Amino acid sequence: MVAAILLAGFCGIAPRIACGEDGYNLWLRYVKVPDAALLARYRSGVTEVVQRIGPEDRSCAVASDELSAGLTGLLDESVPAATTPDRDGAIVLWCVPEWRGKEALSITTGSQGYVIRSARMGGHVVTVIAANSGVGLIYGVFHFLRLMQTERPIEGLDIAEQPKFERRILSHWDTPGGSIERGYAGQSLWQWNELPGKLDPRYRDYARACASIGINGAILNNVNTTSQLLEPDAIRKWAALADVLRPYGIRVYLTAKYSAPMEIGGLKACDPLDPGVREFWKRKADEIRQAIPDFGGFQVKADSEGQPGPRMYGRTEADGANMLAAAVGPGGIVIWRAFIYGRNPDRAPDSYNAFAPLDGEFAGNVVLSVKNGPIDFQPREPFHPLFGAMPRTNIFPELEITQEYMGHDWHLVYLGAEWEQFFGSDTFARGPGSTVARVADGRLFHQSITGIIGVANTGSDRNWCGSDFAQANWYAWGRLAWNPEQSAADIADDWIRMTWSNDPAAVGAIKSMMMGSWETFVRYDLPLGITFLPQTISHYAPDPKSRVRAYGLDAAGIGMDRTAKGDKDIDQYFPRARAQFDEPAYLLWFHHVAWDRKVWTGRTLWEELCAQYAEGVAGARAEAAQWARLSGLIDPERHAAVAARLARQVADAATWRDYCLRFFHTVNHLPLPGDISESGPVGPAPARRDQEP
Ligand code: GCW
Repeated sequence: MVAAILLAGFCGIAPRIACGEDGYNLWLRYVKVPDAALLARYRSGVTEVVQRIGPEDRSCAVASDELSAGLTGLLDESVPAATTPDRDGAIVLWCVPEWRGKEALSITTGSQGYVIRSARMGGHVVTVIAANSGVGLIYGVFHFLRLMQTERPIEGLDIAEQPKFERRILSHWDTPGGSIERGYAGQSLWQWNELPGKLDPRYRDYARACASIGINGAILNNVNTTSQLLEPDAIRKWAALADVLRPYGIRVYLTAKYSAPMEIGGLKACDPLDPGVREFWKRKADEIRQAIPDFGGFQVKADSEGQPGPRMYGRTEADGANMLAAAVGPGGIVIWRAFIYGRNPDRAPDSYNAFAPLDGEFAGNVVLSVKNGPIDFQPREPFHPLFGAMPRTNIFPELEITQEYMGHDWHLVYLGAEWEQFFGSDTFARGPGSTVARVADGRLFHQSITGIIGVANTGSDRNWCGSDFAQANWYAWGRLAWNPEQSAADIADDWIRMTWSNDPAAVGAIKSMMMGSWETFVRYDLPLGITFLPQTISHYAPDPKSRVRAYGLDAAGIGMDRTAKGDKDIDQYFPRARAQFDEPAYLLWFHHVAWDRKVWTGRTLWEELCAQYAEGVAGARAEAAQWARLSGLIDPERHAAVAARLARQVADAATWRDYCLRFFHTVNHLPLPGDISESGPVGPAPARRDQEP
């Protein structure tokens, strides 16, 4: 009670802190600009809105509505509309192909890009936001609002933007029962039983959030799917969702179960070369297109983790994918997942071995979806060797936004830092500078289709992502999908200002927490490139005991020898790329290292491993302490919610360190650090949901 009174009083006296924040508005809070001088400057830079847009295009209407909502919130007054600029400070919203007025404007930013330019019109200083499509205009509006949300100048603008990836697709691992595989933010956003008749208002808010960061596609159902989701009833539900998402520029894709011809088509087989099977898929694609005219295409998880696929008939992955590609036709694509592994405990080489030999055999509208690393979204992996290895194949990188292996929604891990490193890795496919970003976005091989997939972390929780900080990963993924060469720190800067505060002390402290958070997590979860440690099923805590063969532990040392002397997996990379893996970060991924070997710090490997874990735990404690110091600068509701999660993270970090080191000690019998007792447990650690924060 006392705490509640204190908190309430605090909101009242701190003018820069909003109260009643619950995270629902994400980075689109549009709170009044708190600094009076800046507010006055913005008000004189935004005096009226002039629309040069067609009446028909619903995306243009979305752009215009968003501009007005954003300006009203930020300026704390509504901005009048005008038919022509008649004073300084007019904002001219211009959809180029639709405006048939006297002035002409030509912009070269393609069908999805936009320009924001300070200009003179009718003798007045105006800001033009222009695009070749309604969707481009939406992106331009969000960019302009972002400038004000982050307290940046809106004078003298000359911005021209265009996305580097053509398709920026969120993949929802949602099931119609409402659960989300690897989801940590409640239930599915899609209210399956209410669709298509009733449309939850959250669909629109989801679409807005996605559009604000340039996301233009959504795969609505899990990669592990059922054929029933392609039945007419289900298609009607998907179509209703597609109708809500369309004005925001979001195209719908569906995961197809490979055996659907047998399960819902009455056929005896699903052999890709069987004419009946081909006909089934052709008809199914046509049926979906009748309901969803801009249907993006199918995603397929085949021959993986128990899912059926063309291998059942001795056919190749290319046979399977090409058959579906013919069914969807040139207007759609088939996203064929390259996540395939065998029975060997080390899965690292499997996906490359299955797909690299097929380069050039896939149809033009097939894309392979390739996870960032060769195993499975581990906290740290080298980049997947297929990047750069298939110049004649469309490849979409698949990143996991949901924190399956990264502490779920409890641990603060800013994935922008990881993804920046991933995109910057050099494949050397065409000599130095052949970064993953350039391979993937088409600059290197000029693939006909470019895109990127992100496994979504959204759910029915009020704040969408479970934890407030997990929102940053949704945000950063969208921004990097727009341009994979942006700096993760700059993206974090924008996100913090829009989500928390523009106060320089808060921005600086939160940014340093975020930028260090991934390395901190890696240190207490999976240091020095240890390959694979997760607990089975929950994938929350490390389970060193059951994973020994997957990370190479024995009395002599630890790590997997993937060098020329070992199992040679390193040969899957271009020779000049291999030097990158000499970094300490990948030590135990590529080498089996003796416990007493001296490493780069002058310590033995065992001492270094102990030090890494200790640094990880110290890093988690430092994050929690830094957050505690921000209590006066952040709204109390969200501050408390984050603090509770950080407390759990600190406790986990220590437990995970203890379990892992203690277990390694049972094998190598080397002395444990003084603060870890030999007699404690070695795991498994408590799984998720054993204990809610
Ligand atoms: O990481 C693993 C997950 C599975 C997931 C699979 C995949 C949806 O543990 O839950 O299945 O990857 O990517 O297909």
